[in-house]
Amino acid sequence: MPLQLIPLPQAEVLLDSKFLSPEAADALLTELTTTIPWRHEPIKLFGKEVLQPRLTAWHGDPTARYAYSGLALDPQPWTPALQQLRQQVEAAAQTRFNSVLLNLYRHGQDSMGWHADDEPELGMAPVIASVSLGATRRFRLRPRHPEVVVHAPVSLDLPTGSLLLMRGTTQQHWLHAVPKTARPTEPRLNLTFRWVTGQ
Ligand SMILES: O=C(O)CCC(=O)C(=O)O
Ligand SMILES: [Mn+2]
Repeated sequence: MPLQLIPLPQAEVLLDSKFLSPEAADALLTELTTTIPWRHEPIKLFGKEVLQPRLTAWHGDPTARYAYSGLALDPQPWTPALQQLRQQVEAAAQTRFNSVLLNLYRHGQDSMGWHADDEPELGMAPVIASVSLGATRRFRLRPRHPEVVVHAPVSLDLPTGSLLLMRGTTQQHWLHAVPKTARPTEPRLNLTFRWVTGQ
């Protein structure tokens, strides 16, 4: 199925909810969950060190160094499964990626707070390609500058095997988040492919 444009002002967001077949998504979820060296990273929250509410991993070309949320991360090498997915995502997004950030939401209490993918290493108008595997979670988007109301917040359910693209001025004008949910929720694995410029 092709990518569908989600019409939003000052943004370019596209969704293919059936990018991977359920069988392919399931096989990839099992493979990545069991073989990726998952990390549980601390972050500073209001001056206090706490663990992130999810597990993470960072893979990419050796030149794709990145200071993410104040953590300097050297990428782990591409695995065959990640390399293959990168090629599929590059073909769909019609662009190149040199790295991928993986997030494993173990249950409904794992989450991602409001943010934009606006680190300097990503450049002005980054293309972010996000593949979701496992449980469907709600992905929220809201305008970054609430003083000029351009649009109400948006919710997208991202099912297993879906591909979401954010590009153009999306990161300049919008924030996104994956909130906690009280519903019993199986694990969800999300991969965001990025192009980062090394320092
Ligand atoms: O899990 C998601 O869908 C979003 C992940 C995300 O925003 C990020 O890795 O920057
Ligand atoms: Mn993000």
